[in-house]
Amino acid sequence: MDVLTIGESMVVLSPKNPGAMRYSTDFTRFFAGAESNVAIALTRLGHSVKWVSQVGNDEFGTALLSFIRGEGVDTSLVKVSDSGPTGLLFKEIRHSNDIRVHYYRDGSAASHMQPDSLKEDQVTGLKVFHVTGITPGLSDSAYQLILQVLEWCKKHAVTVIFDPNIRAKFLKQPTYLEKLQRILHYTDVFIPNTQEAVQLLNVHDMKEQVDAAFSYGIGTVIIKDGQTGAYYFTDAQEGFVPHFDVEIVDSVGAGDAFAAGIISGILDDLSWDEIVRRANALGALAITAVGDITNLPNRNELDEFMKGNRADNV
Ligand code: KDG
Repeated sequence: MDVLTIGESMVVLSPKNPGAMRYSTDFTRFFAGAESNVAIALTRLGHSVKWVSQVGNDEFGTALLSFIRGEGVDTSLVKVSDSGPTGLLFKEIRHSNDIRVHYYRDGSAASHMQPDSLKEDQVTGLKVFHVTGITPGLSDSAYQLILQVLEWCKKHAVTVIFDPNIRAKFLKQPTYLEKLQRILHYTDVFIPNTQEAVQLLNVHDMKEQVDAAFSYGIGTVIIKDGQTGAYYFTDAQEGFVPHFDVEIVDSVGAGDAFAAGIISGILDDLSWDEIVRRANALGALAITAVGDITNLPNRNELDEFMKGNRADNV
């Protein structure tokens, strides 16, 4: 197995027509979840990925699990649990620049994940552990599970990629940012956006942010600026890779696609410039359709897009 990721996935209901959702009577169903989005993106590119989670013992849980399994992700450790329902979110698209997400996930099955949801031997032999700031926000037990896995990753030299994915709702928890800062101690590759870099590193200047990140022992910092591209920094090199210009249909999911590009590039042993370029390409493709994973490419589609050819002409 190349990659492990742990997180909650949810059923998404999105009104068929844009505008205030109070008037919506017709919805389309999608599935979402930052970590399963990354898993699906990587699977489409031919990598092997295990997604660990809990879904409710309900119709939505059954649908979600068969969907993610159908995408080729290893779901063998996902538990169907009576501890709570499958999480739900509504994606209200007022217009393409005003997308509002409404969560119904408190007490969900995934929030009841426990530190013993995984065993140490399920981490040995992995190449990458992808962690977001969402799972630690679900509950204390989910956070303890993440800390346990991070300890095992350190012990077994598994590369840890940390995408903070900060959700405004979790910032209401008084110790939320401290929890994420603790994860920085275990991180090899840190991929915040510009705002998250400030929130977690407490300085505004990018060079100071990079120094602060290095002082946690982080090897590579990649800072996403959705408007322009992404900056990368290691102790030996740094650079900027401009974004791909596409028409934005639904920007949700761009960060997950970007994370998948970083992981895929690392697994393929590319240079940092090529890794970030792949990540930018995946992020761009993700926002060209409604739904987090709808337009994620396979290898051929990705290559053609990066060469400047339209994916639908491949
Ligand atoms: O990153 C896209 C996610 O926002 C979406 O899929 C839902 O995981 C999700 C979350 O917690 O917001």
